[in-house]
Amino acid sequence: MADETRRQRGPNDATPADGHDPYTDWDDFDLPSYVGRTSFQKLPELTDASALRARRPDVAIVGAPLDDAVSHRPGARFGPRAIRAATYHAGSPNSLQLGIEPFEWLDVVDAGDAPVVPANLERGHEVIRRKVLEVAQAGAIPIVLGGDHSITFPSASAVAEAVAPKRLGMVHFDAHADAANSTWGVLRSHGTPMRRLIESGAIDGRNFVQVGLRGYWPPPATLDWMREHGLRSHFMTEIEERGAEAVVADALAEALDGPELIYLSVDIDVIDPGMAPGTGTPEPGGMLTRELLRAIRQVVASVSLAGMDVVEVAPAYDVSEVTAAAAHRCVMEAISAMAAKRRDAGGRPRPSGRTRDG
Ligand SMILES: [Mn+2]
Repeated sequence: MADETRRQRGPNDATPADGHDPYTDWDDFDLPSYVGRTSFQKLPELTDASALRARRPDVAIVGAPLDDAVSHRPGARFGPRAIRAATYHAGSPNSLQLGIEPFEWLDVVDAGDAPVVPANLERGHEVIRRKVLEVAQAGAIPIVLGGDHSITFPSASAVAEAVAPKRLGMVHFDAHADAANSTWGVLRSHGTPMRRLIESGAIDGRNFVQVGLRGYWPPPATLDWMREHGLRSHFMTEIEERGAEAVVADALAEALDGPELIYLSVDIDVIDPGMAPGTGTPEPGGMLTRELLRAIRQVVASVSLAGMDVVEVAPAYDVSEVTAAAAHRCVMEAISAMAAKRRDAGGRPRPSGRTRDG
């Protein structure tokens, strides 16, 4: 079929000699990233729970555009759109890091945004919880785009509920521990999601591993609470002394000490603000972008990932979209590492060969 041939042709392999028609070739997926729909990598949009259950994709992107829980600079509500837009790749991209075209191996869709409204934090968390639960119960691994870090409380709670009775552990990259009891008396804050997850019983404290902590927060009493509850925390000073790869290897051994499944939470402020300035609470002295991307590949290759989020991208403070691009690549590295695992375990590429609407 001529149509079929046309649909298989990507942006880099068409010539006039092979019957290429420059006016009708390329569907939306293969047209430039700035043309057409605005879903993540222009993947199919499946916003409806029944459509998700019918398709059962491997991975579903979820937007959580909520920033009513920030303690300092607001703006992360605009993160999901900025992350989705932070790509210049059309069609099926090829990971040079892992030697794989991830969408040829995994069915990835964009499940759209949780239907939040402003200034209603409890409702916002509840619609995020419901949206992530819909995705996880449809058999897809949710990758949630924040939003401020408070969204990890409803998101990881939903994943824990969906995977029970299997146990969920947390690998958490962040400049901040986010395990305070409250910020100015507010329990649902972006400084508290990890404590809420532990107190609610969604994730056991000893199954929490944190990487990249630095700066001047939290106070000693919070660090004492973390130690009492068994959290394993790797400070930035340890990365400076031992290197990121060795620290992440230790973190992985700790994360896998008990739980079968891992939720990966990436606060973009774990990266040095010189490389990721577009965030609400920038803390100097952080990881390099390349160290974080490598760490994400290392984590996803080693654990069974049940869910992930990338949070705290606040585009208004960004420069040349560098922070949004880093967050976009955090997602792509995780998807690519999952695809490489499927291949290396003897899996097969997807029968359709492409990630499209069909
Ligand atoms: Mn955080």
